Amino acid sequence: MAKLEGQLSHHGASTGKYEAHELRDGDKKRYGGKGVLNAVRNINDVIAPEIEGINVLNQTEIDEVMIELDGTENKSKIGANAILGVSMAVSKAAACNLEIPLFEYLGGISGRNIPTPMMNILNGGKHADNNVNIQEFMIVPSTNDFIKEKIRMCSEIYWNLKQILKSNNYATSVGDEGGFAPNLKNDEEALDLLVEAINTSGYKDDFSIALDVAASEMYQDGEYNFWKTKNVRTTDEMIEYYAKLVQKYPIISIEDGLSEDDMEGWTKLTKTLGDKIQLVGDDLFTTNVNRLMEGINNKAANSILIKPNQIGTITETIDAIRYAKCHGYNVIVSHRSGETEDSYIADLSVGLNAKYIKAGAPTRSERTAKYNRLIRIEEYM
Ligand code: 2PG
Ligand code: MG
Repeated sequence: MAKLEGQLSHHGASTGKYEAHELRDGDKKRYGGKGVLNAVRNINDVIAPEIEGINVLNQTEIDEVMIELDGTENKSKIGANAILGVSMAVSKAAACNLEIPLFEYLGGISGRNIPTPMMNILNGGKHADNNVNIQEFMIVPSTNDFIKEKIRMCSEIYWNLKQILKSNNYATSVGDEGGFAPNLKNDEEALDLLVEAINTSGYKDDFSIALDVAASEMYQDGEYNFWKTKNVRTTDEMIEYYAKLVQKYPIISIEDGLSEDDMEGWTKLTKTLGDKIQLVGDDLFTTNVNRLMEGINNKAANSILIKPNQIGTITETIDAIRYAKCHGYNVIVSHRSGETEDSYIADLSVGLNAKYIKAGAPTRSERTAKYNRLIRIEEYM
């Protein structure tokens, strides 16, 4: 087996506390402590000897060997980044070996839905150095067009938003996921700007809005601190706030509207808004079947965000997707704020028939790689 020499990897700025462990070297002299030499060494010296000789088509067996080898609850011994890298590579090798595209290998003959983008075009929270508290403001096409048309429409809205920001003398620099990151009067102004961009693009009836509040980042002593503008809300006030926003704006989805540790709040939120809009658990579920099970038992949320590196193997990622679908939860496959040009999640989203994909703004190659891959898959189909 060839040895891996090094790898730039991806991770999130707003990481959930129940995510699998990403092994970083902690040597401040290399990449400020974020180096992954130990994870690479674990692949070459710990994982490789154990899986050499297993048929690459046995994804589950290989993933199980790695889970056992690690032996911890959150993959902190070998590192979820090391394990996931191998897990993804195994599935890619299997698809190659069968001479079929990755999405077809992951999904078989039933994997054939191209997801709709939830495209993040205005960034706040931990993803931007501005005064906007909510992390992601996304536009979502509701038409039945081909993916290339949906991406075109999203792009037009994105570039029109830039013009609108300029004409208001707002900054057009971007945040982590390529969305604009202006300082605004308040979070609601971001929604006004999105609506204006949608309307001036001529798509008033064809687009809705999705938010990722990333509220775990705001949760302190049982309350929510919108730290950039210094207003604090209780769980009940958060729910009221969302109910008002949903009334005023064409919002169809709110992700992490409450904290990963506020399950009681999630139950209330779901009771209040769950039959009107999508309520997405990201930090809440961390792509983890056990956490999802707990959520389902508590009637919390109605949708799940899927990020393979939150859990650490492809087998477990697929398990979470299947489990969610069995219980009527919508599935949204997602990138991370820190990304690479790898387009694996595009294939995963099609193969497993996810309803939506989050891959950021239509700019910068680590984001466009995913959209371009979806277009290629559609052409292939
Ligand atoms: C999120 C993600 C991706 P991060 O919160 O949904 O948009 O961000 O990778 O920072 O967790
Ligand atoms: Mg999120």
